[in-house]
Order: sequence, then C-alpha cells, then structure tokens
Amino acid sequence: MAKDKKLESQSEKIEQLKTFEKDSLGKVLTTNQGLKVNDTNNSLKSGERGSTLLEDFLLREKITNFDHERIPERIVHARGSGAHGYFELYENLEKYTKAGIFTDTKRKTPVFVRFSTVAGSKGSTDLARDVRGFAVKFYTQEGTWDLVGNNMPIFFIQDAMKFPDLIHAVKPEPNNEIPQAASAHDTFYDFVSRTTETLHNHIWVMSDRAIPRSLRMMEGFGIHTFRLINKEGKSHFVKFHWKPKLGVHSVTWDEAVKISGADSDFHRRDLWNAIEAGQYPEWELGLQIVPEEDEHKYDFDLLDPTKLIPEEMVPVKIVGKMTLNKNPENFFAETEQVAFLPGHIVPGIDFTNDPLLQGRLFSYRDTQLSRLGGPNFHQIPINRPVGETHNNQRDGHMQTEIPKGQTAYFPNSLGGGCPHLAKMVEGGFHSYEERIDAKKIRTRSESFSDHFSQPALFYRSLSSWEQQHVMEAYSFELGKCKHKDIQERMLWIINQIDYELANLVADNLGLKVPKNIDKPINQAIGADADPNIHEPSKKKIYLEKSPALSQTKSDFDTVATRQIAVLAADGFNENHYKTLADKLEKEGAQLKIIAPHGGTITGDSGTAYEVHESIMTTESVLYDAIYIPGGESSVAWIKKIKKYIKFINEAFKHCKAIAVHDEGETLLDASFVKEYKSDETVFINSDVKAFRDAIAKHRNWNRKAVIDQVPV
Ligand code: HDD
Repeated sequence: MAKDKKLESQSEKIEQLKTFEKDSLGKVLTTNQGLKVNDTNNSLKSGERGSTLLEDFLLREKITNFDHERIPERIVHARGSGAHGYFELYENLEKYTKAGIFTDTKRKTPVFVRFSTVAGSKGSTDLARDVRGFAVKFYTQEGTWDLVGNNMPIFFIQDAMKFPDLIHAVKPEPNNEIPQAASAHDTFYDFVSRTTETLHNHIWVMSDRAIPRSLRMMEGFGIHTFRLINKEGKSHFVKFHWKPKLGVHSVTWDEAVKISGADSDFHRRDLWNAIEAGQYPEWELGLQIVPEEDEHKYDFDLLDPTKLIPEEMVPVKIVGKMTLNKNPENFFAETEQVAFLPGHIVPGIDFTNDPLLQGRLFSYRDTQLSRLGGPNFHQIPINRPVGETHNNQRDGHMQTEIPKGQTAYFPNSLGGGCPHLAKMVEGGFHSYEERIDAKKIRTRSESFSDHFSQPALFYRSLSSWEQQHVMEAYSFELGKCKHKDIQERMLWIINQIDYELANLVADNLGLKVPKNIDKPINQAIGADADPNIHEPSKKKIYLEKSPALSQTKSDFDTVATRQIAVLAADGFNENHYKTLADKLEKEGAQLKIIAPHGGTITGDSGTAYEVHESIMTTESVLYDAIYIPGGESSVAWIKKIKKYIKFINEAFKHCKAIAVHDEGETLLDASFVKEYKSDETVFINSDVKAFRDAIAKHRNWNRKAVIDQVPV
C-alpha cells in the first residue's frame, strides 16, 4: 500500500510545521550564526600537540550546544511514541455540543497522538506491564483540544492530591533506583494495599491490557466524565472511548519479558513501520452520553474516576474516526516537545468537578514550565494551534514572536482596543454555568466509597484464560515483594474481588488468605490512621457481567499488519510460499523470510528472495504466526540449527498459529509440537484460509492448558 501523500499534505497543521522544517541536503556546514565552517574535526591549538585555545569559538559553540541537548524527561509517561493524523466526524452532534469538531462533518481535524508507558524512564522497554498513555491533540479551528487519556477506562486514585504518592510508590525505589519500569516491588504494593480505591485500575494492570500486542491494537479512554454543551447551553455528561479498527490484542507475559530483550522498541517500531508501509492505524471515537438529569441514577458516582459506566448500561455511540498517517520528522522536536494539557478545551466541551480532573488542570501546565523551560512552550511548532493567537501576555524565556504595538493591556484605547474581546457569536469561550451550593470542605465524598464492586465486575467479565493471566500476574508481582505483611494485605484485598483468585495467588506465594474478613476494612489493611478516608463499602453486584470488558469481545476479522515468520533456506518450495504470500499480503499481512543467513536465498525454481532477518538476529516473540514451506534441502538445513526449533516451540507456547507444508512437517516432529499436531491452529498441508482465520483470531487460547509444558 503506498503512503497517502495527498492526505498528508491536506493537514493545515502539517503545512504549518513544514514552515519550521530545516533540510540540510546539499547545504554547506555553518555555525549557528551562519558562518561557513571548513573543519569540524579539530579544535584550535597552540601548536600541533596542544594545548587547546579558549579562543576556539567553533569548539565552544559545538560543545555548549551538546552539553545542553537534554531536557528533563516527563515525570510520568517519559517513554512515548507519537504520530500525526486526522479526525473525521461521521454525524453532526449539535444536539449535544456546539464544538466545531463534533458538528462539521466536512472537516478533517489534524491530530498529533502520543502513546506512552507510565512508570519507566525515556529509554525503558515498551513491553513493561503498565498502563499506556493515549494522548490526542486535536488542532481544531476553534483552538486546540487535548484529550489526555489512557488505554484503561479508569484511574488509580480519586483525588489529584494523592497523585505524587501514587507515582512515588510505583517509580523505582528512591534509595537504589530499582526496579526500572515495573510495579512489581514493595513500595508500590505497600501503597496500593493501603489504598483500596486503587484496586480497580490495579486489576486492569494485572490483565492483558497492560501488555498490548501493538499500540495500534489497544483501546483509549478519556476516563473522566466531561461535559458536552450545546448552543442552547444545555449540558450532557460524556465519556470518550477510542476503539481500534484492528481489534484489542495482547501478548503473553512470557513474550513481554522476552520481547523486552529482543527489541525493547517493539511498540515504537511497530507504529513507525505500519505508518511507513501506508498501513495507517485507525480508531473510531465513541461517546457514552448521559443526560444531566440522570447524574444520580447509577450505583456509582459519575465524578469518581475509578469507575466506568458499563457499556451495557450506556452504549458507546460511534461518532467518528481517527487515522494516523504520518510519522514525525524529528522525535525531539515533535514527540518529546509536545505538551498535552487536559485544560486545553474548546467551546462545546467542558469539565466536571471530578477531583482528579480538577487537579490535572493545574499540574500539566506547571510541569511544562520546567520540562520545556518557560511559559512560551505553546510557541514550539508542535504545540502551536492552527488558528491565530492574540493576547497581552508578553516576554518570558524563548519568546520567538515579535508582538507589535505600544499596548499590552486590556482595556486600552492606544491600541485601538485590540485585541478585542470575542463576542459570544464569534465563539468566545463561556464556562458552563453550574449551580453550586456547598460549604468549603477538605474531604472525600461518601459516594466514592465503593472500591470493590467494579474490580469484581471486571474479573467476572473476563474469559477463563484472561482470568488465569490476572492470577499469574498477581502471583508474579506479589512474588517480587519482600514483605510478607504487604503480600498478606494484598491477598486480603484480592479476596474482595474473588475468593478463588485470592486463594490461587496465595498458593503461589506460599501463604494463606488472611481470615479477618469481618473486621472493618480500614482496620484490616491498616488504613484507619487517616480519619478522612471513609470505610470502603461492601461489594455490590449491580451487573452480573459486562462482556465489553473482555478482549474476547473485540470485534475484528483482519490479518492486516500481522507479521508472519517464514522459516526457509535455499531450495524452499516457492509455490507454497507464493500461494500463501499472494493471499495474505493482499489482506495486508507481512511475510518475513527468516533464513539461516542474511542476503538472499534461492527457491526451488531458482528465484532469489531477499532475506528479512537471519535466524541469528531475530526471535520468535516478534512474530504473530509461523509458516514453514516444503523443500527437502531447505528443511534439512533449518533442522540443523537448534534456534529454529526454539523458535517453533516458543510460537506454540504463545498460542500462535503454525502452518507447514510437506517436508516442513518434519520440523514440527523435531519440536515440542510433535505431540500436538492435531491442535486446532496447527495446520499441516491445509488451505490458506484456515491459517488466515487463525491469525485473524490472534491466538488460540484454548491451547493454554498445555503451554506450561513447553520447555522454553
Ligand atoms: Fe497525567 C502526563 C494521562 C492523572 C500529572 N498523563 C500524562 C500523559 C498521559 C497522562 C497520557 C502523557 C502525555 C504526553 O504524552 O505527553 N494522567 C493521565 C490520565 C490521568 C492522569 C489518563 C487520570 C485520569 N496526571 C494525572 C494526575 C496528575 C497528572 C492526577 C497530577 C495531579 N501527567 C501529569 C504530569 C504529566 C502527565 C506530571 C507528565 C508530563 C506531562 O504531564 O506533560 O503533569
């Protein structure tokens, strides 16, 4: 598929960015002052062997710039990958909102999206077990709107006041800066085991959602309840959802650990490659809309960010689509310098009193001041809105504009009264007039006290293999904790979700689930020291299951962008290969020849094929499926290299589809698959369609029962 150059050039944001681009192709090397330079290898010295002279302004400029290349990484979400694209609206939503992006179906609103992990540093692995950030900057004609969300629909805490505690607990421990990009350590579980509101987000992190197969295959959520405001000033509550067109898929924990070693840029590379190949990632935007009069209709508080609205209670209305179609030109200039602020909204969208959201409105602007160096970060090209900006804010570090005129205040007469106020008809922003009648009080609403019903709903809604992954994740994470009291508190809390789950985890830890179940919860977990924390209420069941929470629900039937490893050497059966390639590549799958060496290999009809990776440079965990064509000499050669056998064993362990033709079957006989050739997604001399369908289903999780036997 060719890259869509036309679409790229249609974005007014891309056009704007182009005016800042600098291309050195064919240009002479200069200093930052435009002085031509003819030696950038040697410093100026007194004599051939030194010493170096202070006079050397060329050396000073080059070294000074280098010394200051780094800026502070983000406190959280430091590791990220970004891409440009656009958003299109399917239907006019003026009934709910006056926002141009939601009323004008002819628009293509440019976007820049940054995906991230949360806890790790900028250079940490993509495959950490973690929440993924999903931040979207919409460059709308009425100003920039940032929807700064995650790939999970709820958050750990209910009040921004606790955010520094949460992050200090999950980040590497401060005495020894261990562990990197991992929640599996004592301080995190010390905190979450005494903070029961974290449990809902926590169980999501224990689920497969925390180890996505690809950034292109995960959902996104705005999390908070926001408001949509229509022309008449009427408000509706809204929650935002992103639904990936490729379905929601994950890897297994064993793969995640191995991918981290084989390619710690796995997600970043996958996103980049898909866009370069013209296989543009797409998400549909969905809204859950709740009329204001229904605010108190639910068993949970809409302002509590640790709660989701089950899709079975309020369906997700699909309203538009986002396509990512251009990689950044420069990582630092765009992905690193982009600044997302939940406070960036546009007329037609407004905040609610969610106390987490309210705190975020302060934090994000504040953090950019130290991260990007001052208040003019909005002038950095990636952060500039597409429309004009005029106000009386002036000066500051790195002011790059030249505001003209004698006046910088309002009201003025000397400047003709400009910039003048927007009239309402011109789209001036008007905060939603919410009626407030309350006393000032530092507390937590009692309506936020149900910490267990939704984690339990989530667990009940998972398929059996998803539940098993949760159990394994808890066993792994708590197994890494050194303190028995922390492990026991966690078991006590997991017991609130599900008795059997807690017992399975307890067995793996060599512990028993604590019995003091009837004690007041805060006493049992030692959280009663804080008089402002309400006793968490007992678990309720207001919905038996929410099928939308399981990844098995994910509606998809595509092999697009799937990576299929073809294990082949000289003499492989070209017909086998071509029949498969013709069908699968037409649907956007990518076949990668993995040969014993680099360069080319020759098929049985004498054609040379480019080798994508040699078996020495790649690993099974980087592919979605395996194909082994026939060909006596090819298979004989492969069989001699033991890493190929490990490659096959691992693919089987990770529940991937495997197809072989003719002599290829002997490789299965040399592997663990020998005993499982009748497995429903092991295909021997079968047609392409069955293999294709198995790849589209992502994994054969029914194989789960045998995979622990696979010795890799
Ligand atoms: Fe945050 C970054 C998402 C709560 C404070 N956050 C950041 C990013 C994402 C989120 C995706 C990375 C943006 C990027 O790619 O540049 N954060 C969330 C979500 C939250 C949330 C979905 C809850 C619903 N965050 C939250 C709270 C606070 C912060 C409660 C502080 C009170 N977040 C920050 C920050 C960061 C940030 C420290 C670091 C870098 C940045 O803002 O620009 O200010």
